[in-house]
Amino acid sequence: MSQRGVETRYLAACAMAREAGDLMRRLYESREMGSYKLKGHQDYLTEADGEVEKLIVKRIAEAFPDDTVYGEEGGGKFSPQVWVIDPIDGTANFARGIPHFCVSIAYVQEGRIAAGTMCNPMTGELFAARIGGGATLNGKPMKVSRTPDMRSATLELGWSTRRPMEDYVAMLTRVVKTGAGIRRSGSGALGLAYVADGRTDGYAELHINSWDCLAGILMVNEAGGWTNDFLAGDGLTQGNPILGCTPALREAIVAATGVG
Ligand code: LIP
Repeated sequence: MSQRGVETRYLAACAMAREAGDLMRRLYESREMGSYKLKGHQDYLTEADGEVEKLIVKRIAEAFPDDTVYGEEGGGKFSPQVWVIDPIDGTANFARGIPHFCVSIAYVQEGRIAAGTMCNPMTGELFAARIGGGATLNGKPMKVSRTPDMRSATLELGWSTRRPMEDYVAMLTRVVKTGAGIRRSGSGALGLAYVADGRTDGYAELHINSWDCLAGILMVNEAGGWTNDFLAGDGLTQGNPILGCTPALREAIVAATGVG
């Protein structure tokens, strides 16, 4: 596909993220507290997830009928031109009334992440990137941090029940012992976007799904950061460990997290 094809999809992904963000905000502000289900242990689901995903799938079908879509809620089909979407990343936050969540949209062409966008409607932030075109926050360039040492660093360590708790605690202990500050905010997508914007120095998780992280991986790389080879093996369909970080601390963060 031509660069123009990627450019067209990038611009569409920006528009879809904004439109989906507006819908998310309306649904968030009109939701009834407690109106959520659990798909599994600590795995939240709200009606809004489905509504937002439906909107994005519709827009992609209208504009790019030959592309396929794979969404967290509705599934779909992987192909050489596929959109991978998480309608609400940070669903637990959305469900519990914590305004830290986003829509995450990635376009993958012949196995490479070509464009990615996220919108957090509660802060009005549109994070975006296209391959070779840089990463932006509301149109302004993003750059990863240059934090010189781990004692000055802040890392976000994502958590889910998809890996044993003992493994998470062991990773947490190793990172704390380096003197780094730690956080866990419940949205892997925003966690990676924050690395791209230099707000934190790394995001690691022992297992994450492609719809949570593909847009963020592109943003970190386009903002001058380093990421592990998340798409190795069957990462696109089954997920993998993830690490995105500033190159300034890559060796120390790989050693502490065990992801690399
Ligand atoms: C979330 C991820 C996060 C992970 C959570 C959950 P969701 O995605 O972004 O990294 O730790 O368990 O998977 O479920 O909010 O779309």
